[in-house]
Amino acid sequence: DRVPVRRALLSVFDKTGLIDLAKALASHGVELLSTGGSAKALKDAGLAVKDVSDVTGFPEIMDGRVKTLHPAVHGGLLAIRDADDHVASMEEHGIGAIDLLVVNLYPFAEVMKSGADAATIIENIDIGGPAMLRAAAKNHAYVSVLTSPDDYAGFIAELADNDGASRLATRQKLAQATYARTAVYDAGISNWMAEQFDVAEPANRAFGGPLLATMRYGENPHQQAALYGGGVARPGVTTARQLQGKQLSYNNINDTDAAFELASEFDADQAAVAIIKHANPCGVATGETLEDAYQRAFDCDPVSAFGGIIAMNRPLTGAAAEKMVEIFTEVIIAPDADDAAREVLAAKKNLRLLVTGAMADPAEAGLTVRNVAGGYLVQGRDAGRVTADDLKVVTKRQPNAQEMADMLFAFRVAKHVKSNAIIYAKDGATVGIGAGQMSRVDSSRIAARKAVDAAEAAGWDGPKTVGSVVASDAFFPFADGLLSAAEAGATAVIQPGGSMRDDDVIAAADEAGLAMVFTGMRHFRH
Ligand code: 93A
Repeated sequence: DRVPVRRALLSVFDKTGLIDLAKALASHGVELLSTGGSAKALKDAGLAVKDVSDVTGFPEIMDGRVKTLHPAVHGGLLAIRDADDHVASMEEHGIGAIDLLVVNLYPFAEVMKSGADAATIIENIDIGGPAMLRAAAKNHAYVSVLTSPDDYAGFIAELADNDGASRLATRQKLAQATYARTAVYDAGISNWMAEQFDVAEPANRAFGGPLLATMRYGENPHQQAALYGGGVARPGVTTARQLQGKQLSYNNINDTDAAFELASEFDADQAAVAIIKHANPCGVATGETLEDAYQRAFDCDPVSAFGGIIAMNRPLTGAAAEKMVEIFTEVIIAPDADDAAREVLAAKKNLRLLVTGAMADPAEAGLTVRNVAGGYLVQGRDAGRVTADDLKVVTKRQPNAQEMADMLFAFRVAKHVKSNAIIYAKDGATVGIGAGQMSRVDSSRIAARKAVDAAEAAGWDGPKTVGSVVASDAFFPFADGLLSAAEAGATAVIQPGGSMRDDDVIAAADEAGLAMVFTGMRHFRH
């Protein structure tokens, strides 16, 4: 399974490590072929190199758009070395075998993210590179292929250990990694074009992005895990800068994402804080200041907030940080953190602090992907946002202005709570959240119960559900869920409507003296 490496083609955009690799190859007597810029770098280092244009007998044309796309290159990469007809073709056309391909591609993704104009981005779509990579990887029975400077040292060691030959197992691994790279590269181009040309449909979209990190384990210690980029940049956990604390775990990343997406729902004219546990909020609040919003978010469910993840929609201040460090928190994510906040948090070595530079746009189109056995389920991100204009009052009683504001707040939170979601809110803060129950009445009861617990813990006169509003992510199928909300003291209800029994539910609301609005939009989150 060993194949001696006699002839190598080097064509790299990123010249890191190129000279050392070429010197090592030369020391094993490998003949070096190379393209324009790479050849120049090698010659400047005093290495003997043959220009690909001398191999093809054809100059690089069209500003380099066509330089390696030639049978002398692709025949050399693809020929089956022990097939008589392939060997005959090589002889007939003067094609020499290429045993090693070293290519890294035009940096499409980096140029795209740098905000370059479309023409520049398009010019950075590498055509010849992926063509050669795919050819070499297909023919891994004979050819080795290196796609990144990270691969060089291992390959040099391989040659040293095997008298200048490569092993099949190594070539197989390199081939597999190569197709991962070309797939991610093309997915990046397709996703950029989808954004550029306003393609919103999940059909014809490509998935896969660069590997960003590997975690020590997954959801549980016996599971392996890694984090991949999704091609398009969205402020959040994948793009954030971590200022302190150990590496984020799989669960941290999942929860931090949920927290930041929720905090991003709220405009910066008011401070907003979300505390997340197991991807569900245990408290969300708006306020004049971050410390006020945090305190009220915390008060919703102080027991669950322990070990949670905190996200906010404004740069973290020292005063808010002081409050947050009073209990153990896993992660804080914010658009930024001022010097005072950084100093306060620095004392908490285990706390991870992430800054994103910006909030995510809740209305931005995008895709969500989840896996099912044997495949993926893909849909547009839930970018739906109900505003006051969308609401239809269906009860005799009209909601007052405070109820209206709280209902919109609660419904915005409901979008980020696992179904069945029931959210009680008062004065811009959640006061009871019921998540993830199979029955809506159970979620309703749990949310009310949480408010009673919180009141007991804080020594309040009674639960804050009294005089609150209640939001439901989907319609109340029966009046029972609604009546349990009325029992808890809610005075107004926001829900999508659309049940067969809406009339019964409306009648029950009227009977209980509730105000109720229909949104016409639901926010399932399963
Ligand atoms: O413009 S291309 O798509 N056309 C080609 O024929 C071609 N061959 C290699 N780009 C092509 N390449 C790429 O050029 C390689 O993938 C590599 O990124 C780069 C190396 O060019 P140079 O050696 O001139 O710096």
